[in-house]
Amino acid sequence: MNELFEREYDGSVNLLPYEGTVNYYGRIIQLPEADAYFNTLIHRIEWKHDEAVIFGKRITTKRKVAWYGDEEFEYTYSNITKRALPWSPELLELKEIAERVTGEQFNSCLLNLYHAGDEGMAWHSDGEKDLKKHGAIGSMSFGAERKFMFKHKKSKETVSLILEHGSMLVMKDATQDHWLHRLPPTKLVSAPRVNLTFRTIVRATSVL
Ligand SMILES: O=C(O)CCC(=O)C(=O)O
Ligand SMILES: [Mn+2]
Repeated sequence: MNELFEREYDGSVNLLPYEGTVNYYGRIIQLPEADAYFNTLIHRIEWKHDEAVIFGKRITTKRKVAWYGDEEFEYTYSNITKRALPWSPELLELKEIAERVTGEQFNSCLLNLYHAGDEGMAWHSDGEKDLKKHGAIGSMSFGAERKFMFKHKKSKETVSLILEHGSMLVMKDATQDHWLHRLPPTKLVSAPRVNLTFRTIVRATSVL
C-alpha cells in the first residue's frame, strides 16, 4: 500500500503557531482511488440536509450531512440530536486509512457534502461535550479543492491552507479550545466536495 502515500507534505509539521496542533498530510489517497471513493460516497451515503436550531428557529442547510459510527451514538450539536448509522464498507476502509496515517483512533464520522462553492461552513470549533476532550479530529477531503481557515479566538491570527482531493488533515490537542475553523464560501468553485471528519465520541448516549 506504499503507493497510497505521497509525502509531499510533512504531517509532523504543526501549522498552528501556538495553543493547538494541526497537521496536514497532503494527498494520502491518489488517483484513481480518490475519484472512486468520491463517487461512492456521493452515491451511497445517506445524505440529508442538516438541521439546526438557532435562536429558537429551526433552519435547514443547503449543505448535506450524514453521521456514521461504531454504535448508534446520539450526538448533539446546533441544538439537534442526531443518531449514527452503522459504518458502510467504504467508510470503514477510509477510517482504517485515517488511523494508519495519523496514528489516532476514531469511533465515528460526520460527513459533509458541499454541492458547490456557495456552500461552506461558518466559523466554529468542535468542542461539543460528547466529543473526547482534546481528542484528534481527522478530516479527509474528496472532490473540489477548497480553502480552509483557522482563527485564534483571542489574537484573531489566521492560518489558511487548501484541502486537496484525497487529502488528510488532523486537528488535535487544545486546538478546539483556542481556535475556530471555517470553510469559506467561494465564487471560484462550482464542483462538489465531500468532507469526512473522523471523531471520538465519549459521553455518548448509546441507544443500543
Ligand atoms: O468541510 C470541512 O473541511 C470542515 C467540516 C467541519 O469543520 C465540521 O464538520 O465540523
Ligand atoms: Mn468543524
